[in-house]
Amino acid sequence: MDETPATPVITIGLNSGQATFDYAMAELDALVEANNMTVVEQVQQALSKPNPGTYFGTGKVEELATIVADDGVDTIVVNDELTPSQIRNLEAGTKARIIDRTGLILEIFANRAQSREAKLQVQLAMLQYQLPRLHTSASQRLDQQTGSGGGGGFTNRGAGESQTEMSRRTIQRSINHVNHELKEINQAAETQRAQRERNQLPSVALVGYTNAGKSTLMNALVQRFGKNEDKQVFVKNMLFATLDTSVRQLIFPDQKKLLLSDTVGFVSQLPTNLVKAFRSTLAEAANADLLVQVVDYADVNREAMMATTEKTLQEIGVTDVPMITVFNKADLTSATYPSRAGDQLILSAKDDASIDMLVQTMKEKVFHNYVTANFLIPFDAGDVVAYLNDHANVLSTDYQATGTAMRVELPQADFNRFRQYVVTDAPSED
Ligand SMILES: Nc1nc2c(ncn2[C@@H]2O[C@H](COP(=O)(O)OP(=O)(O)OP(=O)(O)O)[C@@H](O)[C@H]2O)c(=O)[nH]1
Ligand SMILES: [Mg+2]
Repeated sequence: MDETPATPVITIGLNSGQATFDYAMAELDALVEANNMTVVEQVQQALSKPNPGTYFGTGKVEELATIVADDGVDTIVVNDELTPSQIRNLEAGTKARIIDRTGLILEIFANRAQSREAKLQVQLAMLQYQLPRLHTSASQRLDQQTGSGGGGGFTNRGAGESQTEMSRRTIQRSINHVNHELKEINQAAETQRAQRERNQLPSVALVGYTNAGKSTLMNALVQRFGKNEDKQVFVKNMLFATLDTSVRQLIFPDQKKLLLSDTVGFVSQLPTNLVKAFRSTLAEAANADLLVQVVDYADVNREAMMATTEKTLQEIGVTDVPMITVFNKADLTSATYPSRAGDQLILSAKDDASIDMLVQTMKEKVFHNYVTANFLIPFDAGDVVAYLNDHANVLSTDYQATGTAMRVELPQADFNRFRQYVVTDAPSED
């Protein structure tokens, strides 16, 4: 997407003995790359807690200033979220532009957002991030478009970069404006969701850490069980490839149908504002009948990634949706796949047998209110036969003198609807 050469940056992080420090720094590198930047040097300081004024200690800040001058690098990316004054002081002390982890993630999202809703959501998060940081420094500037309701975000490198310092009131007004627009979009989304609920199709949402393979799984499922005209979703080996929710209908050979959604991935320390701003996008997960947590099984940090996913789900209020866990990318490990133990699957999105096992598991979880029954449908009710052929799993059909005898597996609601044609014993639970 970004054709301009990567901006060289220095990454810095405070090691206060947290177990996840190395992982967080490695992830910061990946985030930096995702933002079309490249790490030329990494500086760490072991300190029990950040210096309230400058994040790093004074001596270390001087060291940083020297590195900045020697390397000719003008941007430093910090592993933590900083206070406005820490950003200001570090910029003064190092003569470099300071981007904290939150700012970095916001920039990536701004560059990736495609749909109007995603753009507005990112914009809202950015405005909220900017509000307390007004007047902090010239480099924390807002793109002039920010208030106009459709702009991409605040990274607009090079020519045309706006120097506008928005007043607090202007930002607040923009926040209200964006909120209003989002509300309108959300109402439309709500309507669509309500419509789908009326359709009574169960829904399954793919969730998990960014780059785990959610979109790849979605595509594999859609390719086999989707409608022909369904488009593939975007897949790329980069963080936050997907920001928009896609929903596709899957139809299995036994006529059972479900709705599958793919949405934004998570990352550790995902900014709270961003999570809140994406709440409506993530509502697909909250309203699902089943969550499929996708985990990159080949990643040594998968435990931490799962913990982050579960924490983020809690933040958006998704606490009581049943979940299965898919350890994906097994082809990159020495594990035997596909394999299943209870609600946990080890598989590869690139393998047909894996997709079969996933489908089997999903079906077990969501189609529990199906019944199997025998019907005898009189010839003058041919529309019922047609309906069952289209909507149910017809196990056998026999044309008899008095009508069409069918043995059918169907949703409880349809069974109730056609109960008058049931001929034999009570329905058996599926
Ligand atoms: N080898 C292997 N690679 C996979 C597998 N599944 C996904 N990938 C690769 O992993 C990368 C990320 O896949 P995506 O499907 O975009 O991941 P995602 O979870 O949708 O990521 P975000 O949209 O960023 O949240 C791509 O390069 C995929 O080709 C798998 O089972 N095996
Ligand atoms: Mg994706």
